[in-house]
Amino acid sequence: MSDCLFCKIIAGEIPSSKVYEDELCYAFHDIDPQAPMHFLVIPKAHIGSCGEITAENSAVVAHIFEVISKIAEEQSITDFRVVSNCGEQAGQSVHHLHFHVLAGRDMTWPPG
Ligand code: IU
Repeated sequence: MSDCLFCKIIAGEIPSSKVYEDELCYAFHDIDPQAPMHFLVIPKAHIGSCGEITAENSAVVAHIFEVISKIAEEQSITDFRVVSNCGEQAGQSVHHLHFHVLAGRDMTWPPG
């Protein structure tokens, strides 16, 4: 999508600090980290949110979770949280599916 910020990050039109990339997904450090380790993993194909995952596009979600495990292992992270906000009330501010991966501090529950 031409006006999507994360599509622009994937295209290199907006700078980002890359953590990982393959043909299906891109991972980068969150610009406003909420934990000592905070990166985002996004599909390269535009999906608006968790609410737009269908039988046709869901394979990338399994792939992203494999990638999260791989990055965690490479970075020796054993305890982490994965979050995807869906919709403005849930805190979604960028309308391109993304999974926050947070680690390096004690987490509280429930989230705010
Ligand atoms: P949210 O769940 O949609 O609120 O998460 C969007 C995240 O994208 C948020 O944590 C921002 O700090 C982050 N972000 C970024 O890392 N780089 C950017 O250029 C932009 C947003 I715009």
